[in-house]
Amino acid sequence: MTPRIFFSPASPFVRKAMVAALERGVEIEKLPSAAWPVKRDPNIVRHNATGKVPCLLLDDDTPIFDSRVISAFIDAQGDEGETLYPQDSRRFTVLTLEALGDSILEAALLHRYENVLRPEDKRWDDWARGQMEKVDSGLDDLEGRWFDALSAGFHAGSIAVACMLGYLDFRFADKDWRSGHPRLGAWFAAVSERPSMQATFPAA
Ligand SMILES: N[C@@H](CCC(=O)N[C@@H](CS)C(=O)NCC(=O)O)C(=O)O
Repeated sequence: MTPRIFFSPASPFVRKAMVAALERGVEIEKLPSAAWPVKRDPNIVRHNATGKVPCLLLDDDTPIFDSRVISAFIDAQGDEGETLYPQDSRRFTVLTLEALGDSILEAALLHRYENVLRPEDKRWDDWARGQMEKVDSGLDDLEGRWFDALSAGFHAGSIAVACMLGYLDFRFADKDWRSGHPRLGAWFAAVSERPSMQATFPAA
């Protein structure tokens, strides 16, 4: 049976899993979900105690999460294209790049939750600023010392960074991250042409 995924068209972490599946030729069935930190979706919580997406379900309802574990699972199932997790000397670089992309994404998501979810009189500007500083220093590092590893193939680290940049465009449209990061901007424009990226464009 085809694995099922608790899906959200706006979630960059779900997008990571969907891009991985398309790159590796793995079919996944989408299940509706409503992940939200305040009012949690009991259907997800039943399988993933923290209520987050993505969460993949196997035939017997065995859950697999989070996005990194799902990507590794998909990679092991798939036979199209190149592995997303090279086992040679690039292995830990790719894993670290994926962690960096995810970490920037988490900071962006926390910033958005602060501004969208928290009542206005309880918002803490310094905290939101701290999250955005993580995004900015992460982007600087990707533009600098990580760029060669990022742009060598389209692996799990590249997917995480591409989904993170897609999320910045989607939820922080006013943030001009490209002008200070020209190599990253050109790389993102190129990888955005991939069918896997085109097919998973975020939607509200
Ligand atoms: N580390 C997780 C993060 C997943 C995550 O934060 N997902 C968000 C949607 S983009 C979510 O489910 N938020 C609901 C919540 O925080 O309860 C992963 O890589 O899958």
